[in-house]
Amino acid sequence: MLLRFALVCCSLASSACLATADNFDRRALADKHAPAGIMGDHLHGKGEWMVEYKYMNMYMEDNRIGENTVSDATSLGTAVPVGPPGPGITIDGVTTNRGATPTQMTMEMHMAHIMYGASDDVTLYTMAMLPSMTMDHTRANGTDFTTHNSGFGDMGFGALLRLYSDENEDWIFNLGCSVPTGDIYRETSTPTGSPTAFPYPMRLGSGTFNARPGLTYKRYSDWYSWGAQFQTDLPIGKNYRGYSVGDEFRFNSWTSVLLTDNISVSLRGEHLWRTEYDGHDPAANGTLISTNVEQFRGGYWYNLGLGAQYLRNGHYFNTEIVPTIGQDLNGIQLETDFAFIASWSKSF
Ligand SMILES: [Cu+2]
Repeated sequence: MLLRFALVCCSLASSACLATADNFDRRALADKHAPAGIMGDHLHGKGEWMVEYKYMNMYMEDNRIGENTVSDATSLGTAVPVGPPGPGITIDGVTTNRGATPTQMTMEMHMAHIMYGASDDVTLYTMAMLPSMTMDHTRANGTDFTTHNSGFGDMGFGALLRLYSDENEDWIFNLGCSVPTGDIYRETSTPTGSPTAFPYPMRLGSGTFNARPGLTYKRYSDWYSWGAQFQTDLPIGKNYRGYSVGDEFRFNSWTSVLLTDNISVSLRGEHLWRTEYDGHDPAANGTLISTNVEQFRGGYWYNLGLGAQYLRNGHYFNTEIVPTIGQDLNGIQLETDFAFIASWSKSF
């Protein structure tokens, strides 16, 4: 950074230095990408490729009704083992958890992301996902069980379009979508002894084509940058099982501060809204467990992202810890505690 100050001062003092100062690319320092939890925030020059591997793990524990955490006994409607079926819990006229209640879940995701600068104003990208979900439960009869599902998720595609840029700022439109490559119907015999479909949050994809338009604004100052992004994920129609996942809307804003040209730290705030599912998969028995209830998928989450970025010899490392500090959940759902995100990327 000191070198840059020197170049700027130098260029002011002497026009001989101007060429060097003009060659300096502010968008090539440690804060060149938004924090790890953000996608679609930057463009690549014509002919430039970027490959990225991103890992994410999200941890959920305990059930929540609205903004209040509830005990497993409340979730099951009984403190003493009975049944199944147990009494369950009735919220908004829907009785659920008569068979079991989820108690905790981890959602792990491996992502391979490729970007290509088709022109200086259009960057194409594709993203492959490998989700891996593990959920622990307690039955109404007091016993526990764990289910697990993993595999190929929905593929993302899109084009990032430069709407406007000047020396310090970028406006980027994300013309994105996803295709239903993730398997949405798989069975497990763990909970009942006979094959039963995985409940909604344990499924690998949405089963629908989704539109994912988004808009990003980014601004660079000398030693920091900031940005804001509105990003959506909108299923189109219903999948072959007769339902569609909720609409998702995310509003993010962040600031990244350069400690040196190669190291930055970031702070991010994320508002996340999800609507309930539409339709119904006949294999999803909502009376047995809340993860099968379409109305109990929506809500609002507020996440904080504490990140660090490191750039070395063209290798870019981007990490973030994302605690959920506020959530208001429809019906009864597992509450999110935090997520961890780490990525490596390289442009060439
Ligand atoms: Cu990129």
